[in-house]
Amino acid sequence: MTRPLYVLNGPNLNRLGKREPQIYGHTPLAEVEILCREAAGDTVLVFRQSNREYELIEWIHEAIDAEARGIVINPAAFTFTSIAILDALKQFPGPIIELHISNVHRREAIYHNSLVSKVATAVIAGLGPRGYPTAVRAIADLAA
Ligand code: DHK
Repeated sequence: MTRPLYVLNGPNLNRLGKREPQIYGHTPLAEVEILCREAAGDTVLVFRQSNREYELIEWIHEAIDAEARGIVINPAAFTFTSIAILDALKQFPGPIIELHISNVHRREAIYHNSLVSKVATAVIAGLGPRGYPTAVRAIADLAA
């Protein structure tokens, strides 16, 4: 299967493992990527992180043009603020899984109103880093 699966990560996730480990755990993003690649099997996996909103938007456009099997996205703080990312995701015809390491609904109110959920096929929140391979496997099932 050559159609890739995109896993995109937003701001501050490059500091996973060091950043508020009591919330986000001790697993670095590089290890999360390994978990995703193991879950993806033969599916081509594109795994990226950026602190720049425009880069995430351009990667969503890239996934659209590559006719990707699906997108797993942890937009991090952009989840709650970025109409631009929402508008980009609206253009993607395939399955989208919104992923949060923490259960955002048990946290401060600023984390309760996701813009991305308006277009996501599904939302995974609170499974910790294991949420990522779970989301990758779910995309494989949805896109089968
Ligand atoms: C990660 C972030 O950086 C926060 O801004 C989100 C999300 C939660 C997570 O749990 O992965 O609110």
